[in-house]
Amino acid sequence: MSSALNTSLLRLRAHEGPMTSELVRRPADFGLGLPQVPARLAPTATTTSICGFCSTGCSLKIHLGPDGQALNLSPDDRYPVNLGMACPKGWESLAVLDSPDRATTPLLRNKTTGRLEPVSWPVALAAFVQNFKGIQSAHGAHSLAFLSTGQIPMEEMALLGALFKFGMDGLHCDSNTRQCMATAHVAYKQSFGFDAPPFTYADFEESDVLVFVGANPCIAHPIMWQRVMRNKRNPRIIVLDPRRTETAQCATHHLPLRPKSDLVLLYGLASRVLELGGADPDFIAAHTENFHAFRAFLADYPLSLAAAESGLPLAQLEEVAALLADRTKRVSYWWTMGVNQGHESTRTAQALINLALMTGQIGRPGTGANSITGQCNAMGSRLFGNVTSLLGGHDFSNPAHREKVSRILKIDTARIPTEKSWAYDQILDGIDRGDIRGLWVIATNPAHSWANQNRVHALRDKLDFLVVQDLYANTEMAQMADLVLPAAGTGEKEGVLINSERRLGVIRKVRRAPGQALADFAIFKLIAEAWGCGDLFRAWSSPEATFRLLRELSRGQPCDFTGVEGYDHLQREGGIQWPFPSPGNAEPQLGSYAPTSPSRERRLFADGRFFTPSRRAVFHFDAPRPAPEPPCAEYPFLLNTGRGSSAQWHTGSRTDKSAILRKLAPRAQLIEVHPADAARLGLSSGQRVRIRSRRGEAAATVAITATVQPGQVFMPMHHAEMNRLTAPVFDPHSRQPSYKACAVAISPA
Ligand SMILES: Nc1nc2c(c(=O)[nH]1)N[C@H]1C(S)=C(S)[C@@H](COP(=O)(O)OP(=O)(O)OC[C@H]3O[C@@H](n4cnc5c(=O)[nH]c(N)nc54)[C@H](O)[C@@H]3O)O[C@H]1N2
Ligand SMILES: Nc1nc2c(c(=O)[nH]1)N[C@H]1C(S)=C(S)[C@@H](COP(=O)(O)OP(=O)(O)OC[C@H]3O[C@@H](n4cnc5c(=O)[nH]c(N)nc54)[C@H](O)[C@@H]3O)O[C@H]1N2
Ligand code: SF4
Ligand SMILES: [Mo]
Repeated sequence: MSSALNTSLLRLRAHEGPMTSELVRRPADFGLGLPQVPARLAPTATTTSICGFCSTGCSLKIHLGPDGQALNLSPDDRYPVNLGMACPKGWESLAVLDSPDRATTPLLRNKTTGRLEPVSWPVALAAFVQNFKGIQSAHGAHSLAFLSTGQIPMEEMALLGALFKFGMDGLHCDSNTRQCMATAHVAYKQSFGFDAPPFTYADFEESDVLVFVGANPCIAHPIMWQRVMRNKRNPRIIVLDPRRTETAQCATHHLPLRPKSDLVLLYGLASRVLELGGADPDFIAAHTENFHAFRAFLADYPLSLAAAESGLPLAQLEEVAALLADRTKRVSYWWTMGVNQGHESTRTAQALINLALMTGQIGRPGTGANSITGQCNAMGSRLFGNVTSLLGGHDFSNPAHREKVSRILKIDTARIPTEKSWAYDQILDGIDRGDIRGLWVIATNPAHSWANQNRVHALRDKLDFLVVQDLYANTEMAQMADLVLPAAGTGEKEGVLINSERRLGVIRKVRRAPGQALADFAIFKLIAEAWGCGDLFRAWSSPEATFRLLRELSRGQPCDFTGVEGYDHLQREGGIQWPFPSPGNAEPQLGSYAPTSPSRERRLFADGRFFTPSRRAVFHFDAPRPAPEPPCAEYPFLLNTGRGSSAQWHTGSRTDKSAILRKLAPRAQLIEVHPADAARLGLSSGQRVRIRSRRGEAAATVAITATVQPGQVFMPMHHAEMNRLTAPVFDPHSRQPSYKACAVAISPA
């Protein structure tokens, strides 16, 4: 171990020690220091920090004790996002960090006993380097891969991506945003020229007609839903969802369409909107491309076909088409996983974008084709993950982009790969073939969340070395690891998250991570030293120093935030939405989006200029294809999966740690069954059943409810078993899994 590494470790440990007033005053090494608060704290000192669960990006006031550690929290009433509100996860976001399940020391699997055993950081780092370098020398540089996350700050994401690709010569990497936002990313990039969700949350309040497609914000984005509830325009709320969800129950129009019939339905609505004269010819002529081809294509999709394919009454579709065609109204389109997770998801997202474009419903208050993001920093990972695009939304294959990144980061262009990484499913195939031998998993739990789960477990044996970096030592993935690296969570470190409406917000360190757990940022820095490439990252000396590098990388991009001074500026302003270029420094491609002050709510495309080379938005479309796994005699039910309650977060590794959140949600894996099907199968509520698909089996407790349609069942995604059933079906453009439509059979357990 190099002496530089030993020194770094000593410095790190010093800052993880007791919170003395001396430490409070000292600036941080690697950003692990304490929040910038005065040494002598009044007992009621308060700072703010962004919630680390969902992409709403609520701000929380954290009340600190005299030692600078968080005592408790309350929602921030001055933040333009949540306006004094928080959902149960936000309220409990400190509590979930206090758990005996936290990983408090590195764990290494003992080859003799087969058990994970505590080791020191130097031993863990040596094991990481020896094993991964050993794999690379035996099987080539590209035999390593990582799978990361949308749940760590962008400085950490960028450091990870840069370390892996520029320092460790790695190529193949992906993240859980593939399961989540890949579709929206590709759809926007193709249609608008950049991955740029155009809206601001004020649009929830300023819209006359809100169309939610495959989105259940009452459960998944409760504070966004509160913003809808503040809408004083007596809005029509149209929900397209096969289930009668909590959101559908609050809507003025619920369209319980046949699952995965969205594309034909949206084409039918577009076709009828044209007939009704709802198109905006001036906007189309001035700001779009390819409309004539789209119009010709729509001739084959009359509303009657949409009604037949979606199973919805024609009269109801007529009513909705009339609302969408009314250009005196402000219409906004919102979509989430019911769209992004599908076999033709990119074109479905673009069918919504096309509707907004052809009616000119974009760039004005209360309008837009708006993808609601999932995780707290999925938007950051789309820009700075260094996974599908080069840092800052750049292109790996563009020589000018490579040169820019190399100049700003002082990294030889030869170190920046030109080849594209494999996507998530291709990485798993690579493991299966023996091409990928070492895997590093950071802040995600694929042994629960990836589709066709049995295969993920089987692939474990094909890996020579598996490293898992998580807050908790007991996740499904951590238990499979050869090496567990204990990480600090949101609240225990600093950095920037970007929310759904492009708002950069800062998280603050308000408590010390337990035991020897370190911020992911610090772990990556230590790995860089141990690997021998620490010199490449000298300028990345702290999260905020890294933020300044990323800010420079954003210069001239649609996401330009060169006007942001630093963390304090973000905190002072209540977050800042990109773009926010430095004054007088707006590049021409930013058009009218170069604000001179960070006004609290900003939307894109007010001037109708998009980010494509022609500055026009492009209509994309394809003929709908049947969903690949329809119900059949052997597997007669269609299984839908998704969020079960506002108190549960994904695989439960965080939310299950709070006694309050545990009380707020069912503890068992439920399966929701329609009363008619339950009667036919002789099932009663509370009964245990066995569910089978072509890939695996799961057990669940029956909940009889008419919120699902006959022939369809719904399982919340918060228990590991349900993904044994789901199918490896992917959208061809985004390679995002279609988690919400596979065929299953049900029988009493
Ligand atoms: N409480 C809580 N909140 C969360 C999360 C969480 O785990 N728990 N996760 C966060 C993340 S990462 C994400 S991505 C978001 C997800 O947020 P949402 O996408 O809103 O949540 P889901 O329940 O996955 O799916 C939304 C709806 O899609 C519907 N659907 C299924 N198939 C179809 C279809 O073919 N067509 C249409 N139109 N609809 C369909 C489902 O019935 C479901 O009601 O939530 C975020 N917020
Ligand atoms: N069937 C089905 N499956 C789905 C979905 C569905 O709708 N249906 N939805 C998909 C979607 S949209 C998503 S986003 C995925 C989510 O899937 P996952 O990412 O696998 O789920 P999480 O439980 O959020 O896992 C995140 C892990 O990161 C850890 N963690 C949290 N913060 C930090 C940190 O700061 N540092 C480190 N190192 N670790 C941290 C947590 O402890 C947790 O173990 O699931 C997908 N899977
Ligand atoms: S809505 Fe999302 S960001 Fe807001 S408190 Fe709840 S989980 Fe946190
Ligand atoms: Mo997600």
